[in-house]
Amino acid sequence: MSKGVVFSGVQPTGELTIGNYIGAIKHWVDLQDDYDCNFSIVDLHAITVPQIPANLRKNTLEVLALYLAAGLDPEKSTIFIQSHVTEHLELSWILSSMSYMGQLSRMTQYKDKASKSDENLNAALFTYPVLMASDILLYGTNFVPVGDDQKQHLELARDLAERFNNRYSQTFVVPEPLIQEEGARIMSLQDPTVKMSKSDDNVNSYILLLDDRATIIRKIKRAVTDSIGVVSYNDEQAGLKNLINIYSVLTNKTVDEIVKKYEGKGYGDFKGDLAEIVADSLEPIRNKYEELIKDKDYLEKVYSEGAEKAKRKTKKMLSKVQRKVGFIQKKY
Ligand code: ATP
Ligand code: LTN
Repeated sequence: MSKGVVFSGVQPTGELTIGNYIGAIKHWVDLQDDYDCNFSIVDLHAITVPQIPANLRKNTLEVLALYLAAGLDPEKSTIFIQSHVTEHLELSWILSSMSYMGQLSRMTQYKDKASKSDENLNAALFTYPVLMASDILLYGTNFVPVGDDQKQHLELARDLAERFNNRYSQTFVVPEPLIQEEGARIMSLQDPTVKMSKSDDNVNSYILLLDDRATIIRKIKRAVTDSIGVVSYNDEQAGLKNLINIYSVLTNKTVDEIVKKYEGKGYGDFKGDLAEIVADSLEPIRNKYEELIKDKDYLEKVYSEGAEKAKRKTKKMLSKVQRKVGFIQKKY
């Protein structure tokens, strides 16, 4: 029996946070043995908001090194830079001809980013979910491991797959999201009503995978909690709830075990332990990263071989789609 296909990606828009790690990458590492996995650094998506070219280049290599440092293995998975596999764009054009403006204008990520920007909006920010659908559908993907915020985009990918299959004939696999219950949505340390995001202006709102121990301790100490003073898990204590979730995912302890452990203790003890746990979990990743980021030859080898593999995988699907919509097949 052939293995199920997995696809996911992260935008190289900044340094990765523990939200990206817990919500996505940590999960990907566990899927590698059981699925045919494809993990991309989605630079085409990143330019839907303005980027400084030198930073984009730097961030792209950093995300690649972090993928590898976190445990993604190029022998097991196809790891590549999205702009190197132009087939994604070719499919995206075709799918955009079948996407409805109404549905795209209801995407919450679009609405969020559009409302934050005072500049003229670019068209790619609007069509972004169509490119994401192309990423996924091109590989015959069964499962897409992402954080909770991507659910709506995935729904669009499913709609487009079904629409294409109905209009022409069975072509695309209808993909399913793989969203973990805990850790699917790590919240900002400064405002537990919004998700932790690498593009937040407040550096105290997130922990980066590459933050050093002292920074991690400082940020967790400053994390917003409440004046109740009892370690318990509920929506009224949203800041604490978020910290307990992080604790739970990184230690594999249940929420009940954690709450029990801190019975009769204050937030100081809890936060002190959590800071050590986060720092200990990230330390091996940071050490490995420091080694990898210096080895530009190795990184180049990984992304070049990854792109070749990805291109090979997408060829058949793209020409099938082109044939079905009525394009004349290339003879060269
Ligand atoms: P940006 O702030 O630039 O929009 P981001 O930090 O939200 O970026 P993405 O590149 O959009 O990160 O997301 C990469 C992956 O990480 C996605 O699967 C996304 O669902 C997941 N993810 C991002 N932030 C969180 C979070 N706070 N909690 C859980 N998962 C997250
Ligand atoms: N939109 C996603 C990144 C992304 C992605 C994908 C995730 C682009 N293409 C395909 C899963 C599958 C984001 O902003 N996190």
